[in-house]
Amino acid sequence: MLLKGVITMKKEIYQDAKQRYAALGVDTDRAIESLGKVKISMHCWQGDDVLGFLFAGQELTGGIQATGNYPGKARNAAELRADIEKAFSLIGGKHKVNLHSTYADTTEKVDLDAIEPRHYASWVDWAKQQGVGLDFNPTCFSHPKSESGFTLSSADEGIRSFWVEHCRRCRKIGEYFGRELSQKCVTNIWIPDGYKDIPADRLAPRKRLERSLDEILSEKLDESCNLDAVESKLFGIGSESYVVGSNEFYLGYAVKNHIAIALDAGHFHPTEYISNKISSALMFTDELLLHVSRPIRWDSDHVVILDDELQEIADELVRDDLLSRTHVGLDYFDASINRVAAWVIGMRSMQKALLRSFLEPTEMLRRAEREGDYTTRLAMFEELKAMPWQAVYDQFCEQQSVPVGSAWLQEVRQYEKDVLSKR
Ligand code: RNT
Ligand code: ZN
Repeated sequence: MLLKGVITMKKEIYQDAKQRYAALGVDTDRAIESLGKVKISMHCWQGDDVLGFLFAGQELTGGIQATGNYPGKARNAAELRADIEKAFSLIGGKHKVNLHSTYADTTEKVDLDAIEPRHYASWVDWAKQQGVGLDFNPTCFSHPKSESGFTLSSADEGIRSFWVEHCRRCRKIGEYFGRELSQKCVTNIWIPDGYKDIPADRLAPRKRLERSLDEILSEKLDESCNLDAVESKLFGIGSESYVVGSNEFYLGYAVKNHIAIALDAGHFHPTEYISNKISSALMFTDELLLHVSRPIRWDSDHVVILDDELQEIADELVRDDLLSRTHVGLDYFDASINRVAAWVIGMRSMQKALLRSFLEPTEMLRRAEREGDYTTRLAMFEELKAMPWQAVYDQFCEQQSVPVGSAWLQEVRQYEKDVLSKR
């Protein structure tokens, strides 16, 4: 009796929300359907603090840092996959998993300039079985050959060609993922190259980077299987004064060479937002990769939450149907909290932001804007924040058979007790 009462109440709450949105001309059922179609690329590296499995004992370098020592990180591919499965069971929809090359699942001793699709075959089998896609990344850091702080832009020909070979192979692995899984893999190149202090030559490393990228991309691959992306950055730890792969460099390179630029939310000045760059970038490139992250004071890679910038990003993507040309990936690594929870919080927050965008009466707002009625525009933006979108998200979760509200946390706690705490 009680259960029946709760179910009826839930239905009423959704029906009430549906009516309130309908009064604004918004169809909540359609918004739920649209959200169900959005694939978010969940980054595998939150599961083990970006360490990977190829080089045991290797620390994280490249000017990025995961702080904290919460127990239970994944130590091998089987554990990482189990953790990802747990996270996905708490997130509605079918998504993608974003792998770094160092997450190869092999007993062979293989260096980064020798990796092949077969070293990732178990990931493909697993992805097929889970019904998820895969994205890929060369790993130009945490390796003896990146210790000088330079990889693709290195003046040392041996170092430079090592990383060129690595990236070449990564694209082929990306193509293999795309072909096997019948959905395009985004292969994203990010390098840490840069100087701690003021350089005397900013141009030469950029010319070398251009040459390396040209060499890497010279092989034509099946475009329906692999999309190349290049990720820009402003600074890193130890590269505060100069980063070779700046935003201007890569945007120019991407436009000229018809590949995608990757915009990471933490790779700009603290008051510079990627939400404001999406519409411009997509005017001159066909596709875009986002690394949704949360920088606090610097590129700190905090877990993504439903903050103003996340909402702006989602709004930009939904309003002009840019989602169809944008690959949304998450990128953060917080080792101070339960890592499965970190995934679930970030993924569900991204979904909530997208849902709120799907629930926006955009045409009404744009009409007000066109007519110069900025009062209505601002008033409605504020009113929309307090609309019952949460009831619609609950309905989405219900339909997707994943926990509603904070119920997912109990499941993560249980998993922590049963699995993570025993590692
Ligand atoms: C680093 C970049 C890059 C990495 C991952 C691990 O600043 O954001 O995307 O976070 O490749
Ligand atoms: Zn990134």
